[in-house]
Amino acid sequence: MPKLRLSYFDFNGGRGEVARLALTIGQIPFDDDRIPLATWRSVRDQFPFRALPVLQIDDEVITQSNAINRYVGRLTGLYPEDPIEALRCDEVMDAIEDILAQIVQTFGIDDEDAKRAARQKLAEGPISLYLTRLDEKLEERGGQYFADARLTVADLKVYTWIQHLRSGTLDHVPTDLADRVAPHLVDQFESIKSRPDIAAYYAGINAT
Ligand SMILES: N[C@@H](CCC(=O)N[C@@H](CS)C(=O)NCC(=O)O)C(=O)O
Repeated sequence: MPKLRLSYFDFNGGRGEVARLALTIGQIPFDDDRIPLATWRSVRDQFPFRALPVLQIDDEVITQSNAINRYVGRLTGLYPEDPIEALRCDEVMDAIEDILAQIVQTFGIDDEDAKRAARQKLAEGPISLYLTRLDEKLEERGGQYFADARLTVADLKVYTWIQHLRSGTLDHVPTDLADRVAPHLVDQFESIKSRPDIAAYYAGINAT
């Protein structure tokens, strides 16, 4: 097994969280390099695209969250081998990237009224659309998993998005939006959250 070092921010969630969770579930040791937001500016030039997550595999440095998720998914048995199931898994992860890109655009809005208006428009439009469509997709696929009838990195990626939406850290987006429009995603979120390995992981992280 190669030596793995995963660099991402020191909060729970975001693009690096899927790989952290997958490696934890797969019980694969890795160096969990958590970078405080406050120090990011001073260290970002050390990373190829001045962005995280970054996975170092022995001496090789790899970027791009979904590429990392697929690799880690293969190491941990959380990525389908069947091409169609892998496609279903990728589709969901890329859909989350699309909606994250729209949400991230509002991070740079300094004026509070403008930010409120942009976030409300997003919540009523694209965020509700992505929640609804993903909810329907999960229901079509049996309600528990997005691909391969078992837990994959796609489920973990949706989990981290629902975690973000319900956390209250995304100002002006109602924290109950997912509960109102995406009940299957919320049920799946609760079921992943209550897994003993995930619960133990967060208990450990939150205690440090
Ligand atoms: N396409 C990249 C996007 C990476 C990205 O934008 N990461 C954000 C955090 S989720 C970042 O590092 N932002 C820091 C900055 O823009 O200074 C991926 O999927 O990994």
